Amino acid sequence: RLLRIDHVGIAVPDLDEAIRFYQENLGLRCVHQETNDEQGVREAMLGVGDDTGPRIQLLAPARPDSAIAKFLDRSGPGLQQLAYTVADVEAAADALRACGMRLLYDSPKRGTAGSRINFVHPKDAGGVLVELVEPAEPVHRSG
Ligand code: V0V
Repeated sequence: RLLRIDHVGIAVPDLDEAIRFYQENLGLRCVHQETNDEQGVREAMLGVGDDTGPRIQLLAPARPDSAIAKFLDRSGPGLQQLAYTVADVEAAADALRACGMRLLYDSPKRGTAGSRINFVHPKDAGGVLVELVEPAEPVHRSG
């Protein structure tokens, strides 16, 4: 039910500065940027190489009471989440609930580029905040 790694999310204090760092020093390319008010983040998606594989998502706080602001306060900048692509976020969430994991939302929320997302609590996944992403475009299972 987890099809591939969708992206790895990194908390950063300043989005523009981080994009510059990744572009100039690591040669990644910014392929998408948006503000998600519900999540309280400004985010950028960066493609690696030919951009056919998993992306890097830079996450900066849009509000002081947001999840990313809290993460930066507690842990500082760094890896915040690991996101998997799924074909059906509700089915994937149900399957993980059936294994005893706590999902953060009863029903999916809106994620980047019109995707539908949910999260497993990091305490139920070995200390990793696991995100499930159902992209807006239907997923090709073999691709
Ligand atoms: C907290 N903890 C983490 C963690 N955040 N562990 C690993 N990775 C993280 N990112 C640990 C923390 O050190 C504490 O451990 C414990 O969890 C605290 O749990 P809590 O009190 O229940 O929760 P909070 O208030 O620390 O919040 C953590 C959660 C929160 C995961 C519940 O960050 C959240 O709701 N995240 C989901 C939404 C989100 O992350 N949005 C931003 C990305 P000790 O000290 O007790 O051992 S938005 C996004 O990804 C989008 C739009 C997209 O991909 O499209």
